[in-house]
Amino acid sequence: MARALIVIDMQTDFCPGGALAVAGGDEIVAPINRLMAGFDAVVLTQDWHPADHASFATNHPGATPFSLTDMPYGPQVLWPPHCVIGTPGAGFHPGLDLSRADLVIRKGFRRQIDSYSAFFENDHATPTGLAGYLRERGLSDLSFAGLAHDFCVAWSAVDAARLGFSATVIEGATRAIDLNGSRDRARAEMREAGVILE
Ligand code: VGL
Ligand code: ZN
Repeated sequence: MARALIVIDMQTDFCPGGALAVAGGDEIVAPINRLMAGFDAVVLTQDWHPADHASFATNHPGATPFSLTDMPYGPQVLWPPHCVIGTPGAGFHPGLDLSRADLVIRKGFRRQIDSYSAFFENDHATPTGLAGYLRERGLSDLSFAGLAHDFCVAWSAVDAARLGFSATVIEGATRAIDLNGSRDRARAEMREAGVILE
């Protein structure tokens, strides 16, 4: 059973000083680099939004960042603009070891729909192609690290478990946004889906 480390959104905008900074986000760069050696494959995800993306509060007149809106696919948090295609903030944290990355998978590039999960856009139906890639390579045992614990990491791990992969979240190599209790909620949802929290 081959094992892959899936590193979620370790990008400049999610680290202190970035547009959607997660507290302590930069503290997990070195631990993630060390973890890479223990896996058969490393996959990186990259949040990658056009400037007019529907998940940006600035594209909804009068909306405040971190408020909720209704999208055709369900409720959606409106974020400060972040990880805009081609900007420095969308780049990987400069300390992240890119040499072991077999695949970089971008997500969130369609204007009308956000994509927290590495596997599906937020409609839970449009695939990113990652499941097929992992299956073709026989990578069935997945561990997750990166940002943010309670959004993109949790959604990715839950989808992985539902798709039949073995899914573990290495919590020490994640940091949470923790918006209105989202961290505890994410933990409960992950356990419910069969994700191992390590
Ligand atoms: C993320 C909010 C918006 C994440 C991405 O990586 O967790 N969160 N886009
Ligand atoms: Zn995003």
